Amino acid sequence: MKKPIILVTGSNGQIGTELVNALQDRYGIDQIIATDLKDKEDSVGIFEFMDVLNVDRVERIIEKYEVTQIYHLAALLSSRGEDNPALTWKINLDAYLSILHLAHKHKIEKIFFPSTIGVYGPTTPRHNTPQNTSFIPGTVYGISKITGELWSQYYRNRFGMDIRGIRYPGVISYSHLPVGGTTDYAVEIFFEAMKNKKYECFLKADTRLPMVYMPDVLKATLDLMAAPAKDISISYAYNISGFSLTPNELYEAIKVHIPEMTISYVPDDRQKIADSWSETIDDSVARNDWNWNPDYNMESMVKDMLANIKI
Ligand code: AKB
Repeated sequence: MKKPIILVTGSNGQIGTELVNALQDRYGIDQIIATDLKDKEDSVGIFEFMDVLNVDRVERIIEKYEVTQIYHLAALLSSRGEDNPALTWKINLDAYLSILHLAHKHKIEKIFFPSTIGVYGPTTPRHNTPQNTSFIPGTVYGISKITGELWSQYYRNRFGMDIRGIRYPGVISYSHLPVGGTTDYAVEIFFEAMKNKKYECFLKADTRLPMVYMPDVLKATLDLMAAPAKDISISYAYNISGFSLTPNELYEAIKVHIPEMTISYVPDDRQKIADSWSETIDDSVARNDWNWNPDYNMESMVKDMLANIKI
């Protein structure tokens, strides 16, 4: 079977950085075309400067490498998106529409679209949130992502394209800090614990949100994309979750390893966003369709994070 040639947009973000490595390991270093606005000093493999808003440039890269799959990760997240809604819409939605158009034109075999728990809003049931439910998101990030999900479904229904997606919860990882998200505290807390043994949290102590650890994000993304097409019942985006936690629970779990650690709470604008999202997720459709099953719970994630963070 011919190896895929995979274009990754937003390759220097929190997920992109690690997904590019995982894709290189799985498919070969020369099969992956990493693209972003800036290069990284330590990047390995093929890298191209690419602004996803420059449609001609995106098309030239698709043609140059004869790309067969696209993972479209470039996006502005929930909190940063509120600072510039128009730009967020352009990057998160307009750029995705161009990608879908180019993918159809160039007969791209598979597309991956990352969505988010940000598609939920105040009318969504917060406990065990079902796959299909009420979506009235309060952020431009959420609005752009739920619209992207609908476009994925439209292109699949109308043109028979193979488009797959995941609604990521908060992603916890140690290689690359997330920027501009509401769940970012769950990564920052580890770095502050290791550096200063104290953390000032921007969410309230009892704000419960679903999370997932990066090794499970990589597993989920690669497994979903490798699953036989006949098993994929949803072309918009699958709910997944690793575990749910509050800042206080995460603090207590870190304190087991760093007893002198202290925490204070100074909620800011991000509290309102967090309060409109789910607390726990029903990811049974992903479990049934492509055997999603996370390896990490909160305790094993905390142990692994603390063992791997380099300050
Ligand atoms: C954010 O907080 O905006 C993201 C997300 C949950 O999509 N991490």
